[in-house]
Amino acid sequence: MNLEETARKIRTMEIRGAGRIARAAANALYVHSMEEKTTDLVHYRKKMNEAADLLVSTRPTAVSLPNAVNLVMRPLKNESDFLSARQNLEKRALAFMKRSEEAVSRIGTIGARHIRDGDVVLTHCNSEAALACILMAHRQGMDIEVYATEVRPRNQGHITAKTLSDAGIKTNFIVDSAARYFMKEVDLCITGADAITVNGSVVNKIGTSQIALAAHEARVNFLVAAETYKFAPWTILGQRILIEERSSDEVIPAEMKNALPNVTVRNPTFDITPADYVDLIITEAGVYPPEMAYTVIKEQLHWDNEDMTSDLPYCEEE
Ligand code: RUB
Repeated sequence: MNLEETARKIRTMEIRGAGRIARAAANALYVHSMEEKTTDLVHYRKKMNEAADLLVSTRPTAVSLPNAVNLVMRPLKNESDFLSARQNLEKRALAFMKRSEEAVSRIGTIGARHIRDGDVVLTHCNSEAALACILMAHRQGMDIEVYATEVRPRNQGHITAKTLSDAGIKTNFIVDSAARYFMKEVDLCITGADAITVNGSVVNKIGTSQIALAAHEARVNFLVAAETYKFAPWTILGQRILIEERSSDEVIPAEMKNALPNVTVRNPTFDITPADYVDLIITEAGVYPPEMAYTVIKEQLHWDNEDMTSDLPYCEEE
């Protein structure tokens, strides 16, 4: 898939979910670099920077996207030779995709250790990382049952319910507003994340914070499954995570909206769950309490003071 097609698919959500978006962006940079005919470093850098800007502009909230782009683009900042810049960039793109898939699988293994035989697990939206934990627990022979929310307005819960059903996991499909009603039957909540800030707040699909609040009230553990590249380094500098607001057409049909001249339809795509409502964050590098987000950013993303001056986040390869 070429650059423009990838950008279009991320924008229209044909490619969605923070991890998949990140891998698609890395792949698009790889393809774009392979297709570039120039042998001039200045021209190559310009073309790749334009590609990076296009990809990063597609969806504003998932930090995995700029983190992936920055990781892949890093050689363009340092290399002075065209060939090694290009080779290094392509190598990094392939490495990112591989490591991202390995991270999800490792999160599944670690996350499954937090699920007990007989547990009823609630998940929200469609997260590869959260599902990896549930699917791994099931594969290990645990008898688990899942509550999966619908996820209005884009119905990502349909994908989750299908995945769970196909795996042979007993699944209850519920409307988003029924989460608190059913919380008394739930032992554990697991969701994914689009971004995790330095103070441990978790940005994920709209409705996540309500579920976390209901879980807190019912003394049900709330876990977040997220690769380390979902942590947002530049929140150390006070930068905020932009919450995407999508078209009202996703919520009600345009003709219905036209008949309601005094009504504004709002459609925020994500919300922020404060660290107080998150028990643990399961990453490929281990399990962290949200209060340790700064440590993850420093030790796993290798964020250092030099990066404080960069416009975009940067995570070191090794
Ligand atoms: C997807 C969503 C997912 C996270 C994590 O939102 O909120 O929970 O992206 O997913 P959207 P993953 O459908 O709007 O992209 O664990 O797969 O990265």
